Amino acid sequence: MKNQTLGEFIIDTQKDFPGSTGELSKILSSIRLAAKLVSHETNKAGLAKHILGAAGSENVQGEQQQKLDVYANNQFIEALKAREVVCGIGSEENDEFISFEEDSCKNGKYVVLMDPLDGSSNIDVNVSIGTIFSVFERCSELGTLAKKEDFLQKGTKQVAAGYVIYGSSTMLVYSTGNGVNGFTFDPSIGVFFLSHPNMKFPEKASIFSINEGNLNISSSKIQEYVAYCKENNPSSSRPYTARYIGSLVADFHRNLIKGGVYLYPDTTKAPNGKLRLLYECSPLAFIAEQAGGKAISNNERILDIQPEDLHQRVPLYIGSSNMINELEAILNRGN
Ligand code: AHM
Ligand code: MG
Repeated sequence: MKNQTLGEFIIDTQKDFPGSTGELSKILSSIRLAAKLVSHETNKAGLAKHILGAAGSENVQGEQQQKLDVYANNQFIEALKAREVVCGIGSEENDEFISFEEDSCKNGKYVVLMDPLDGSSNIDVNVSIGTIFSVFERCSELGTLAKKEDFLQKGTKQVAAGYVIYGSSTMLVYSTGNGVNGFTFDPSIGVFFLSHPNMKFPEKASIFSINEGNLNISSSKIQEYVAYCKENNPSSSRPYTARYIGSLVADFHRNLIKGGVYLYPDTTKAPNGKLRLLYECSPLAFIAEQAGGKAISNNERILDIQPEDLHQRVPLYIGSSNMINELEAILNRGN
């Protein structure tokens, strides 16, 4: 179908899940709604700060201005709660998970984990930021409050995951385990259109993304890999190209489209790396694998890690399979 909207796509693909009750579709619809609101607010972030007053002050309507990450967190929580299909939410913005107490929500089959606005330090410099989300079926009993065990599930158990990138255009990219599809927002009519069907990492990949400032405090294996990326070896298209935005969704999205790998390793300063397993690594690992890529930590597949803590951090290496394979060869090599 030409010019397929996200709404139409959600309805069409619901047919792929026999016995589906439409609850997952409602979750995706509420994410779509919150993404539109956050996109709108993100676009005027500079205006809000410099012209309408900094966060913490009042805007012209006399309302208290919120920081954009707090705003995003509230919008996603409210939108998901309103559809009454989610019994709880875990967010990078909240220390503890939220269990919805309303009876209608307690009957919700799903929990959502999210980083409502990743890379938010980039807002002030007009660089792309993103929302990352992950959906699990609860393991606790229906009709009760969501429990911690509902949130501490391995990435392999995700029923859907995705991200929204607020860039030169806003895009929503998601997977329900049946490939990855990307939708671009047309702000003039407020609609997401299918623009990137069946996204796959390209065969040829040559971008590496890492904060090289941390290289001397990273392991010798990571130093070795970065040296490998920079080696002059034209027969294997090396040296590779270095690109690092410092905004995970933007770096991941570019590498998904152009072919590349993103690395946030453990360092002596951050012994488990910086990125959170449940809110950042696991959902993007789900997307990466669905797009033919790979996502690993130092010696295991990200999706196989059993989370122990809501805000657990793990080293993350994610992207094109061939480049992750090269990295793995170095990581697994004896010293
Ligand atoms: P945040 O969740 O506090 O926004 O931090 C996550 C961000 C990622 O988007 C980005 O890839 C990474 O932090 C950059 O970290 P660094 O500045 O250490 O390179
Ligand atoms: Mg984050």
